[in-house]
Amino acid sequence: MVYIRAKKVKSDQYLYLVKSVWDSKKKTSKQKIIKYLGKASLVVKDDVPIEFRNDAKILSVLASYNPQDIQKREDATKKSRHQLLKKLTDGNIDGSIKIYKEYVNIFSISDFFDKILRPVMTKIGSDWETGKLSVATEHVASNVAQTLVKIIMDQVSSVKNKKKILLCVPLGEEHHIGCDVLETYLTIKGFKVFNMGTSVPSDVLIEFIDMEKPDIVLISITINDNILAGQRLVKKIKEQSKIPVLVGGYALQGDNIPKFEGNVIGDTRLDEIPKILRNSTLLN
Ligand code: B12
Repeated sequence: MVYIRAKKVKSDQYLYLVKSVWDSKKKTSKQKIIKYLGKASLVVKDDVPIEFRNDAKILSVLASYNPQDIQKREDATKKSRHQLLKKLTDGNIDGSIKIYKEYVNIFSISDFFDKILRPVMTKIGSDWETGKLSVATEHVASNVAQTLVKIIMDQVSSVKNKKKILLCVPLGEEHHIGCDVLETYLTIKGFKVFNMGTSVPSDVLIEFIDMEKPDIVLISITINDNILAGQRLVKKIKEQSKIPVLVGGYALQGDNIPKFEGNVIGDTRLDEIPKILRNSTLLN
């Protein structure tokens, strides 16, 4: 059975989607977390995995945490997605910034990236794939999205008192908006981030690791064809140092996850990543 469990931390409540599993040895049932849903007051229907999204019991529990607001917030999220899609494809950076600012007045920056920018980019990708959007428009939209993330990054500040993180992609991978979003969010969360960008040969990366001694390496892979290059990169890093390596990105969010010498992190909310990083030395 699947249900929602709330956990209270200080004055806030946090929701988890859990299921009961029978422990035949102990002859008792225990709870297994399916997904962390977020702060109770901010959870919306879309946070629930699609297969449980229309479960009446789950929806009524969600609504009970947020009776008046839930519909309003869902509508605001949908509206922001729709507007951002339009501004990005129109090449309108000022309009995109305005949507970002309005959204983060009500919601968090991590929600902007998880619930607005990422789904909008996915829609742009599928509209391009099905021919609804021209290659040129997709490029315009990607460039505006890139600039938007850069502007957000330039506005953030924080006390850097946590681990040093190296963000990189395998050679041949040209997608870097994911890394830029991670850089922005982890910087806000107090990590010192080195975002290497694209086209950096593995020898240069290894030299950099040796010099700067980051605590963790995060490798982002978007294109399936780059998985092999990613596996080679992890292997090379692992041959040279004991540093924990986490691998993630769009190419690793499907069902058949290839094997890596590092830890693969599947589709994850941004606000889960700092927790993973805190525990990452235990993983490797
Ligand atoms: C923008 C874009 C481009 C831009 C890239 C611009 C840039 N500077 O990055 C351009 C136009 C250059 C481009 C080129 C290509 N693209 Co493209 N692109 C996209 C698009 C529309 C959006 C990607 C994006 O920015 N997403 C938003 C970011 C924020 O999300 P994200 O990357 O997933 O990152 C988040 C998480 O995954 C996670 N994460 C990421 N990395 C990691 C790592 C770790 C360790 C962890 C824990 C988490 C994590 O955190 C991030 C923040 O939340 C996608 C569509 C899609 N569905 O994603 C297609 C898409 C990825 N592209 C695709 C293709 C085919 C191409 C091209 C081959 C097209 C061509 N024929 O030339 C080239 C290949 C270039 C190359 N060699 O890499 C396909 C890939 C298919 C596949 N699975 O292999 C997609 C899926 C489009 C589609 N529907 O077919 N693309």
